[in-house]
Amino acid sequence: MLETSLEKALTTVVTTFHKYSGREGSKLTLSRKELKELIEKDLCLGEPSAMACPLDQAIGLLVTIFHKYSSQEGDKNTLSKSELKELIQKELTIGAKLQDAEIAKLMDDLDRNKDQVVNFQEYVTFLGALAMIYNDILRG
Ligand SMILES: [Ca+2]
Ligand SMILES: [Ca+2]
Repeated sequence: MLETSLEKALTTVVTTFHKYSGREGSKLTLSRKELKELIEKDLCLGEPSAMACPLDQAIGLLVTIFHKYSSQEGDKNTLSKSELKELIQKELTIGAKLQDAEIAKLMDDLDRNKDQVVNFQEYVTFLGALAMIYNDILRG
């Protein structure tokens, strides 16, 4: 059921988290040492080899998808309601199943500062919520 590239990218982020969070202490949190290892081994942060790093690629893709839709109309750096709707319908498996009213409610939830557009920070909050859902699915 995890099919689109956005969903694959989120799965990579969640999987990478668990790869390290299970090493010591609580399995559900990253200790300082686990976080350090994750950053050192799985993040390339713009190094020439960054494209070979699945985590960097995944995060890059999540950013690229935002801009692909946000640049279509109005402010290039925010998603209008129709831009967000298109993103949800094209990039999420569940998008095709959502009714217009459900998408409208989702937009309303995402638009925290009520300026009628979804900025990058609000989008990241949305991805975080999605990641939590996939986290539950992946853990079974
Ligand atoms: Ca826009
Ligand atoms: Ca907003």
